[in-house]
Amino acid sequence: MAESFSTLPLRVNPDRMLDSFTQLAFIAATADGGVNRPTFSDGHLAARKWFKEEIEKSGLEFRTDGAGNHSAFLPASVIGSGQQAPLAKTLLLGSHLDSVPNGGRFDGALGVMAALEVLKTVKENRINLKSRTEPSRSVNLEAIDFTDEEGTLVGLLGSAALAGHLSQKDLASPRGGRDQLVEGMARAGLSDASMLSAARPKDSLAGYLELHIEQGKRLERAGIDIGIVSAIVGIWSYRLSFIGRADHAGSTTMDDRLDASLGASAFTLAAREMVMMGFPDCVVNVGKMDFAPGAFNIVPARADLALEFRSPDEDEFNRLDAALLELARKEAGRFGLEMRIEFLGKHSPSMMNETMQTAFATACDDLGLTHVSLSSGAGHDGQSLADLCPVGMIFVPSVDGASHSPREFTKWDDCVNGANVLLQAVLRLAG
Ligand code: HGY
Ligand code: MN
Ligand code: MN
Repeated sequence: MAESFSTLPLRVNPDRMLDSFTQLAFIAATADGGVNRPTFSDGHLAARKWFKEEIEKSGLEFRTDGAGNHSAFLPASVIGSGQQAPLAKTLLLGSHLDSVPNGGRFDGALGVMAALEVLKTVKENRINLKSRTEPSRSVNLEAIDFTDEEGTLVGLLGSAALAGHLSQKDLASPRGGRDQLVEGMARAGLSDASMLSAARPKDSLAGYLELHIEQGKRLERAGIDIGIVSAIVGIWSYRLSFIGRADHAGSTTMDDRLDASLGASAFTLAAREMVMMGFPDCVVNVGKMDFAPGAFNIVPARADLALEFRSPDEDEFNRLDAALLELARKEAGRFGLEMRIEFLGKHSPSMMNETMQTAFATACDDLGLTHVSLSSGAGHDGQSLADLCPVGMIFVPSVDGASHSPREFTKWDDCVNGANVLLQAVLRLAG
């Protein structure tokens, strides 16, 4: 016998969400199905503008802050009176609309569109959300697009600003370059001062929930619908500069060169070896290597490396940090090069909240979806907020684990599953 309608768990409107997602995917779309929306690029500014218009069209309140975070806001109303509840806490849902250069159309975008769809669903069903801990108090609901999650400029910028973790020091030597940050902020009408003004009052958030693609192969391989995130890795960034001497590439004998490319290359290969052999839970990446002056017929005088490494454990980070910097100095010495090391910032590993994980697991069970606990090898805005409020995250499968590439793809049914789990978790946490 079919279940009576009232016991079926409430679901999002998949067609409406697909429509929003598709419109967004066309903004700064690349020919091969990806998007190119690095923070405050034309494409990213266009996506933020579209999001604002989408929020206003749906009758939700648009909000923004000094960090350029953009939100849809559904204010709590005191049950029965219809009056807004000025002291209500806010349950925050979201992700990010910025992308890596030539990235995929799901990373971040899916989470923001699902969050927006949850607000639309709660609003049209006239559900008044109540605090679990203080049932007499209502809860606001907010869907947020965090500024510069990807670190084109700083990394987890909007969420760090909202959480009050951002300092002038973070803005002074960001991994994307100070000049690029100042220019980007100016394009968005922001400044150091506005960034630092974006901190929310410490106890204003009831929690933060994020839906994201897994960006790995575990869910797909296991045939499981939902990953419930247990912890998020930390990320440390450096700029390493190997300094040699420019010489004529033809008339300088091979044994008489101070070739910066040799130190850079030897370090990159040795770092990979060291991490695979000695730090199995960690990863290391040299995402960019720039030679200067940079011509066919000049021995490279300088090699600048964008170094990033990740660990789930703070103690291991310190050991890995020391080992990598010692390795860099050693390889520089091997080729007679000077070594310059510039620290560009770090995000600590963070544990996800148990109550949030349980709410997600129960939501999956109610929806008949399989789930498994997973750690996240990718960084996410939740790690900025984990010391401010309870944070929870879920993943949906990535086809072939592809991400940060136009190959990124998640089946629409899986996207809808994720949005329904997000909705059900919200109702369970504040329904
Ligand atoms: O780099 C990351 O881990 C994330 O995609 N920002
Ligand atoms: Mn992301
Ligand atoms: Mn990403």
